Amino acid sequence: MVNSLSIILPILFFVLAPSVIQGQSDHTLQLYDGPLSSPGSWLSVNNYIENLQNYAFNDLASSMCVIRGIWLFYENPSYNSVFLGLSAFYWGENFCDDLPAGLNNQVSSVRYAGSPFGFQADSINIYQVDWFQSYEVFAATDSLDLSPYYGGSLIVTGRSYWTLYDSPNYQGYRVCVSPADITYAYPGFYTQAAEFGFSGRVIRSARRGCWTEKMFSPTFSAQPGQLYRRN
Ligand SMILES: [Ca+2]
Repeated sequence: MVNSLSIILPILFFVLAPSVIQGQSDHTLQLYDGPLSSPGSWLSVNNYIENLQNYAFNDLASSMCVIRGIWLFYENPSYNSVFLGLSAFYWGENFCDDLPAGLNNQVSSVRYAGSPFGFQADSINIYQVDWFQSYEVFAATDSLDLSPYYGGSLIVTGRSYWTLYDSPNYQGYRVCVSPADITYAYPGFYTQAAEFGFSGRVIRSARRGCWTEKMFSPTFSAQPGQLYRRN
């Protein structure tokens, strides 16, 4: 019993770490009821919020400030895992913006990407569905055996290359992915599996470093202080 627990617990922690961290993360977002010209009531967010209804802020936000970090916005609760919908992302420090039509008064869940301890630290976030929707797995260290449910989109943070494999134990088909700028730690946003050569595949293991010549970089470099959303 002790042996099996000692194996299970680190795996659970590895998968759940970003969502269960208590208190302050390195990521801070403020949501405002009104536009920036007349913001009204507001909500400060440091962590994942699966349903803004729990904070009486569902479908209310019309503008926001990213104080710091990498933030993901979803039209539906649970990060669009039950019903797919509009999603968007924004990263940087001290940027404020009105939400565009489509997201204005529509945001129902928010979460950050990257390490809870530093938004420009090395990590990968792997999402089940394109545009960072639905369930995710977070890794900051080499990961031998990931669940076979992930590979729809990807965010690479920090200054490291990562190699992704379609089989456990660093076997099988593999690609190398990079952040958008490895010198300045601009995060790399891969909105669809095709952008990192994984269409029709799942990611079963990942490790730091570039262990193949098949390399992918983000198709666009997402600038800080700009909202990107699915057209
Ligand atoms: Ca909504």
